[in-house]
Amino acid sequence: MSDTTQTGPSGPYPPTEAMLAEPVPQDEQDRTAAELRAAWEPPKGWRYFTAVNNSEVGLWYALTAFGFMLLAGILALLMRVQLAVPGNDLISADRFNQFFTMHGSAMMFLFAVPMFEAIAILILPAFLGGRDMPFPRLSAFGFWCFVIGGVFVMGSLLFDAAPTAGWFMYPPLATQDEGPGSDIWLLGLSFIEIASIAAAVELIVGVLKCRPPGMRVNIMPLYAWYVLVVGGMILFAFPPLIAGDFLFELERSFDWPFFDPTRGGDPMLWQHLFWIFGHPEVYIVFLPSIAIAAMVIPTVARRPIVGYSWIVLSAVGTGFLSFGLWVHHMFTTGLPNISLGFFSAASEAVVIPTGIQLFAFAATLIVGRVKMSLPMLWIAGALAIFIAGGLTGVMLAIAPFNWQVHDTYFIVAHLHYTLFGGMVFPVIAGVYYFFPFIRKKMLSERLGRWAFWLIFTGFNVTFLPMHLTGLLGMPRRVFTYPEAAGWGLLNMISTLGAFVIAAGFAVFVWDLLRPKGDQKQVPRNPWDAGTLEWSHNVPAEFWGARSIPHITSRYPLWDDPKLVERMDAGRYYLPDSPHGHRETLVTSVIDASPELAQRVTGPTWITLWAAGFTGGAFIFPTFHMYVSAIVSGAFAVVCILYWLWTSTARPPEHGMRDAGLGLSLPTYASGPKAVGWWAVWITMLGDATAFASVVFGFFFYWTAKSDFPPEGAVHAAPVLVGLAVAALALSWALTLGARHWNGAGRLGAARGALVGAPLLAAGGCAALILSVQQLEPSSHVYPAIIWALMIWVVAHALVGIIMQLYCLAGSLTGKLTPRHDADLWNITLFWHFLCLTVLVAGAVIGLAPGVL
Ligand code: HEM
Ligand SMILES: [Cu+2]
Repeated sequence: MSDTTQTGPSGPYPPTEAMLAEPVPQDEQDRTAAELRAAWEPPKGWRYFTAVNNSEVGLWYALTAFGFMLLAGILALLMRVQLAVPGNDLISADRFNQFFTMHGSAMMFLFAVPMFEAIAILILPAFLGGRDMPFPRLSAFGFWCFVIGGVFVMGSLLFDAAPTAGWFMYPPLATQDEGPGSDIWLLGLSFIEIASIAAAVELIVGVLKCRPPGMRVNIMPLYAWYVLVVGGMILFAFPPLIAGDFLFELERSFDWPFFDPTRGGDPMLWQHLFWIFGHPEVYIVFLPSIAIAAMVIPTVARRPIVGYSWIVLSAVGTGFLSFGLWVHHMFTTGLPNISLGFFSAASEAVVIPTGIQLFAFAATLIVGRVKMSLPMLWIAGALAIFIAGGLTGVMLAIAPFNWQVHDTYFIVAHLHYTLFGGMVFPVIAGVYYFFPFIRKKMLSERLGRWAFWLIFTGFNVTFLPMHLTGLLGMPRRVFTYPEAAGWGLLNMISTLGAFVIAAGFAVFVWDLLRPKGDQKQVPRNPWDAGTLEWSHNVPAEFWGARSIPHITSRYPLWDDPKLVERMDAGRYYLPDSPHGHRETLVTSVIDASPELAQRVTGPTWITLWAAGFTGGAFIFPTFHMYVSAIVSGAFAVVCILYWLWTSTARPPEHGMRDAGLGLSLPTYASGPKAVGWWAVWITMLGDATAFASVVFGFFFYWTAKSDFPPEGAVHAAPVLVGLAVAALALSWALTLGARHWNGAGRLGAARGALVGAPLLAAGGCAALILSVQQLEPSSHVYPAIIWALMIWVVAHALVGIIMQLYCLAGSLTGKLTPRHDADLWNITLFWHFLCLTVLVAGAVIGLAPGVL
């Protein structure tokens, strides 16, 4: 272990043509290739499931999400069978409710969002010429959480206990529902949402910090831009829903009346929180598919995309705009007319950026020399369907029309047009396009066309008539209808169409799964594409990029004919692994100049254990087994601490690393140079959004309800609240002090601060809990929301205390030194946010009585 004084990169950069032209001796190529192969070898046998690298985890993720999609599709078929003829009694009303709820929820939460993350994890590092994601174990953890949560939620169908209140779980239907169905939805899906956020954090850091040298933001592949935008949207859209779930579950478990109007609550709060998530969700589903189109289109048109900067601006614009539109899902709830008008107009406005992206694609295709390959066929189908869905969307954004067709089959038709066109077709296009990248084999041209025409025709036969069914007045979410209504024929047609879709999927799945052993491996770049992922070796190697190239254009494989050869020779960065470590390159955010040779983690069981126990913490409360939940949660914390302690931010044996081309890079960084610090920052933005949503709840009641707080309400004890805020703020200051003193080498002072800080924080928590003791949360929404804020702060403070103790232990054992202080930087960042949370919560809880 050496505390080198040097901390920054040194040596020539960027590389000159002369440096790149110099050949690498063959024996050196062989030696370094062998080193890399050894470092990246995936585990064998049953240990295969300890793998954490993106190529394995991404694939499992995608297959699992696709599996959930097929299950949800089977539910759809069953519903269609039930609806085929009037007065059918094949499926009971209650079952039918379970089916549409689970169909919608699974399609949205177990397929659409996870599929984006799966594909991104699988291919993003390749687009960026990297070796892996920055935090492979985090991806693996997210994946296992997803599997456990998904199986749990879907499994409830087998016990006839699935949720029944529709995919948006409106109270009071969902709050008054007996049995565990709604709890399964709330807890199971919150668990999955947290995994989705973890993946989003990873993807954002991946795009910002793990690009190849020279890939400035304005030349990175459009796919990476979309990942950044969608990752950001997940970060701000999911937390309000999680906050909503949190309040909702408190109501269901402990009868705290957040959504119960008889005790001051308001079901509208759920609708707001749900749709603040729900509308961006539509774009979260749709933009990643556009991203796939943005990669396929230049390849089939054989020319660079037209209007790169316009596309980026529109994608970012769509991301922002989509947060302002949620109210258009609530046009029939009796909102003031002025806000109807505003949201109606804003909903139409989002057409503009979407249109710009589609026009840029069309322009690229028109000026290019298009080959109608299979991926392009699916993209074309996607555009046709999506545009039709967009047109009905424009109609729906007009409030008076919306009132007419609200909750009819017109909506069902519209939403499937947008989802199939905006998601299913592009994803299948992506499967055809990237299959040779993943498996080094081709899918069948003939079967692919069969699948396309079956699904495309079947889709229109199913959903086109539904517009009419809806206009004729058939409501959605009904399990049957009388003969006299005259909807029988249209429904029969829809049902037949659904089976044609199913046949198409059967062909597609067969094509994916059929043995391809005797088929030849594809050539290196079968589509003759321009982006870096196609530089991967055939036959496959697990190292990702053989050496990480220096990039100067948007389509490096087209513009630099020697690039692949030089990558293969190990001419570029990190061509070897002298100490057998897995590493990837970390670069600066804007210019992507090399900063760090980042060590990434390898195979382990711990992520699986951690996911299992985290699952327990969410699943046990469904059955009101709170003690088991707490025990399981404690085990999860232990697993996560073990994982962090043994594999992150450890002082390296070698402070600097010869990265190739004469460049020497540090192997350790703390603060803003470290990827971990970025991950904490981004996670805390999401966390702060969830907290803000709870606070929004407080002010929502305050402005919307005249009995908030109710007459003669008991308030929190202001002195105790003040004490709690002071103690927690002091704990924050000591944490900051610890970082400062540790950096200055004053270990005694730093450790002293790390002893005092958790004690103060614990005292602060105690004071805060005591301050609300006189309030009875089930009596009215006012005490309930104050308790909710208290729980939020205390739970976060407990995490903060664990972090302080973690750093104390690190300092005592030599994991944390004055120079290797990444952990301290990260926890201070957490405490900055915590301190802000405490101040806001303290102000709301403590000052409310004086102000209200
Ligand atoms: C095989 C193709 C599909 C068929 C035949 C189908 C059919 C249906 C049917 C019959 C309903 C229930 C209508 C009602 O009773 O109100 C429904 C609802 C829904 N579907 Fe699909 N669907 C398909 C694919 C998809 C896909 C791919 C997605 C999303 C990616 C999706 C998302 C939804 C959603 C969100 C709902 C609303 C659920 C609710 O009302 O709570 N569907 N679908
Ligand atoms: Cu919307």
